[in-house]
Amino acid sequence: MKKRIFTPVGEKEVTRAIVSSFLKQFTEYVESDCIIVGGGPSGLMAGRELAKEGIKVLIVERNNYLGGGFWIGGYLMNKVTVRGPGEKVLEELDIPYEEATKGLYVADGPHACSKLIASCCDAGAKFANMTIFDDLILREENRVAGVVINWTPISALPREITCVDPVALESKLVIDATGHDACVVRKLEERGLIKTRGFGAMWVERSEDLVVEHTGEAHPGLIVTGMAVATTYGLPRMGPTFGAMLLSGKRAAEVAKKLLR
Ligand code: 48F
Repeated sequence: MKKRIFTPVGEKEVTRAIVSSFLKQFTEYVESDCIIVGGGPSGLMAGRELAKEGIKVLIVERNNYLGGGFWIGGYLMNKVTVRGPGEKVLEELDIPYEEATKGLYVADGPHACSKLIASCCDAGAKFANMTIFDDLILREENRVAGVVINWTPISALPREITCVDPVALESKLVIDATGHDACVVRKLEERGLIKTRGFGAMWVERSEDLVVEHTGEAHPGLIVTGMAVATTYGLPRMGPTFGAMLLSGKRAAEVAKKLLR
């Protein structure tokens, strides 16, 4: 008989391996230190910084892929830019880049994004993909204590066939890293607990500093990072430059570490 290349393992073993591995992780992450909603550059950066300190982090992402706007950068051209000192983070993540003009650096989107994702995974963060943030858990004095989630495809089905109740995950902290939509902060706004301002017109030189400076706890138990910061506080948008996303993610992790202590 011809010698086989692969080990003789059948369909049932494959299915069992997927289901049991998923269940093990899901059960473990029903409770965590920090849930990050949104797996774009700011969320991944925050997740990496927290997980590498041994903090239990789950990143909830509504898409099948991670990376948000970091893959394609500006104008569907697969190039991402950072202004100094953002290149220091590129170096830390071992992402090759070139200096375009003094203090402005360009990297390939796929290379930059895949390195950031890999670094976040290596640090120990876990992911719930195709999972959409639906609502918050609020406890005494409206402190944020976790998130309500559902499978993303549920939200795409017609209303009359989607009587599917969501489930909830508890965490000590939640980080809103959902980009311009600021979905988590907006849930608090729906309940009259916060007032968002909506992001302003583009002004790259102003916005990057302001986003990093405003990154922090927007409500007890809820930290806001990345472009969600601009939407929350009415700051100018910044366009296809990403240094502030990386530094904002780092700052969000610093704030989270202090609060968890
Ligand atoms: O949009 P996104 O990349 O946010 P970011 O980290 O970075 C912004 C930049 O990409 C760019 C910019 C500055 O350079 O202007 O836009 O602030 O990533 C946000 C992630 O959150 C996910 C979304 O799919 C994306 O991957 N997301 C958004 N809403 C939800 C969500 C939700 N309700 N549930 C789960 N994930």
